[in-house]
Amino acid sequence: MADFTPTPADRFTFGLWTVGNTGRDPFGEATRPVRKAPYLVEKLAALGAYGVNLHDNDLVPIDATAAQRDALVREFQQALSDHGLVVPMATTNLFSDPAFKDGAFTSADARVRAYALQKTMHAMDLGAELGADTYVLWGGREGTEVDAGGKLLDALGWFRDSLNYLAAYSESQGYGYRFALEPKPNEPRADIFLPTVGSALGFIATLDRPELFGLNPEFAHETMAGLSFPHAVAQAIDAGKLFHIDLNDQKMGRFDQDLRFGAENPKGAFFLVKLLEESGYAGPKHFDAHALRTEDEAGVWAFARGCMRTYLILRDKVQRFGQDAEIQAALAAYRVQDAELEALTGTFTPANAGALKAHAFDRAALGTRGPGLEALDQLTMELLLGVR
Ligand code: GCO
Ligand code: MN
Ligand code: MN
Repeated sequence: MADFTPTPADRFTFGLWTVGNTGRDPFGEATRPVRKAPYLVEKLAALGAYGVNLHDNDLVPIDATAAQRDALVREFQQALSDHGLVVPMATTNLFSDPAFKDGAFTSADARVRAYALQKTMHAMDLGAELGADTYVLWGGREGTEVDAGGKLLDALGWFRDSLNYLAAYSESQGYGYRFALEPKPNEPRADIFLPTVGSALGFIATLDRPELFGLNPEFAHETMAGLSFPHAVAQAIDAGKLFHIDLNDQKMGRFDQDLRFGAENPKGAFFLVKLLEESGYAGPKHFDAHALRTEDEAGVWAFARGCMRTYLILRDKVQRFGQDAEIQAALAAYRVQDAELEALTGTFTPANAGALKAHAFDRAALGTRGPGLEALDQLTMELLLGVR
């Protein structure tokens, strides 16, 4: 049996804020101490991770002096080079400080919008200094509880102007960032703007430089919206917009749980891994999750190891799925081919359309055929449950 030990070649990443999560929640204080970034880097490297991602303030406190900032960055860079980890993605904390309580890029206060841009440009400088090539934009506070302020259309315009500005800044600095928008339907706001992958894809098309923008979809976020994560990711891949991905797990209809990857919905996780592996997605696989609040430090590393092991186990199952003769026969039977009709439907020509309109279909037979999905799904379940 394979040993499912991750290596940097697997390109697994964690945020400083994930393995550094102290267990604080809206009802209770931290259950774990704060750990310094260099220590987290050392531990992640020992587990076989490839990289570590960060918000500006995961490393540099919001009120740090320039000298303090430089010292923290130097210490972090030393740990990265000592332990062979990279920083593929950086982002801005535009949600913790009270200044952002009613939004950052979409605040109704022009001073807050300007401060959000300033803070993001500094954070982009930091990310570039650390070698990041992907810049994530999660608009946690970009939303409303109350629509009486009447800013729905304005907010979209302000958001667009900010993204255009930041893309132009990145280009002017030669940073070459690819920006990845991370949709979420709610929490911490009642309604967050651009709530789903589909919304973000539509919005990107309205930007000045749409080619610089893509998606950072998250398993928990689409699930919170009652949607299928594999379906959302497929749409992002189809649009050439899967720039990054946040893996975790989530029960539907709950607060954002950030569970260990595969912990709640291993079947959904399997189809997601299958999609990523078969589509040739080559970016980092980022676990945006954290250990349960119940856990001590040993639980944090069990959580991190578990995320990566589950991915590798599911990747192995994907290979078995492809090699399983019975499953492949069921798939071949499901996907009916018809060379004559496919020739007519492949390209529109007046002749093809004429022939298609004249074709006599056996409608009753089409409706009667059983596609074998029950059997195929049970074979998949048995594969996942380890009995084939
Ligand atoms: C959340 C989000 C965040 C973002 C992070 C990076 O629900 O809190 O998933 O963890 O991913 O801020 O942008
Ligand atoms: Mn999240
Ligand atoms: Mn996330």
